[in-house]
Amino acid sequence: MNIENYLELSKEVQQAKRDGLPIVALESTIISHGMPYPQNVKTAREVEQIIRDHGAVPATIAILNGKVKIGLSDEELEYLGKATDVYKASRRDIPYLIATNKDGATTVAATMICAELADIAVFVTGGIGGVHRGAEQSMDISADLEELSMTNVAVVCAGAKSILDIQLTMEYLETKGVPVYGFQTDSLPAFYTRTSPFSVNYNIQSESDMAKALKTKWELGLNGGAVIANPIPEEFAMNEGTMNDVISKALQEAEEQGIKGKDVTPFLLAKVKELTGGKSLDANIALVKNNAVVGAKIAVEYTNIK
Ligand code: PSU
Ligand code: MN
Repeated sequence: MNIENYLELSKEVQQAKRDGLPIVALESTIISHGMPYPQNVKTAREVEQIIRDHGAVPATIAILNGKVKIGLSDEELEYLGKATDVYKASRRDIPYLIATNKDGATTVAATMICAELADIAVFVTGGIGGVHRGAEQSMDISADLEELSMTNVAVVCAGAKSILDIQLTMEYLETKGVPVYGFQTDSLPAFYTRTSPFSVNYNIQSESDMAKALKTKWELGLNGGAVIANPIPEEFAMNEGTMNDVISKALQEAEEQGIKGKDVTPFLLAKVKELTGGKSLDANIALVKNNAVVGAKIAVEYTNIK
């Protein structure tokens, strides 16, 4: 069977492909497991519009009705935002879900795989998975990191969340040869905050230089993705001390309740939201939108040199 038989592109994405327009991939776990309804669906739609407003075409990705969907309708976004039985789909889950006609919302890892299948080079999200705190015991390391080491898609995000062990996440990425580019920053952003105690590998000042770095990597046959770390806008950034306290509490509750495996990240995100009285959700929404602006511009520049 031809790989194309597994893919279903939306009309908008098909047209973009015919016209050679820049396309930006978007994940769907952030909709189904990362944010509550209805903010999740509203944000997903707004993010898509921001990408259009900056000259690119959005392609939100999910596994639906036995297909890899590249570009979702409004109804499909609404469904993913509301449904409570949609699987969180990472690399390991894709074949089973397709083969059994079950619906899955794609994580960063799975979205990268699907984007590459559809020949989309730039992907915008909020935060990537990483090495969890205590991973030396739990071995909880997100499949997102392995995917970044082998799949040729650049991921625009707001850095690594401090629910993770940021230092170990950076070490892992270094071992796997994944470049971490800061967009106009020397410090690795930590999702809710603009800075962290860690440095990015390189501070890249413009979208066109970012596009050139990506192009060069792949033309040299250096397979794998890149992390493009874009700090949260100043006005939405949260206090580092407060966030550290909140995250410690959330981690402690996860431990007490025995949360394991794929449930860890969604549990922590929901807990952090609860403990910040919803402020972390506002920050999350703002940073994804900000990433959409930068990602669309990088996709435009990338297409220009293609
Ligand atoms: N970080 C967020 N929001 C999210 C996720 C991460 O701020 O929604 C999701 C992404 O889909 C990411 C996944 O790929 O969680 C990582 O899950 P895990 O740690 O189980 O690999
Ligand atoms: Mn995990």
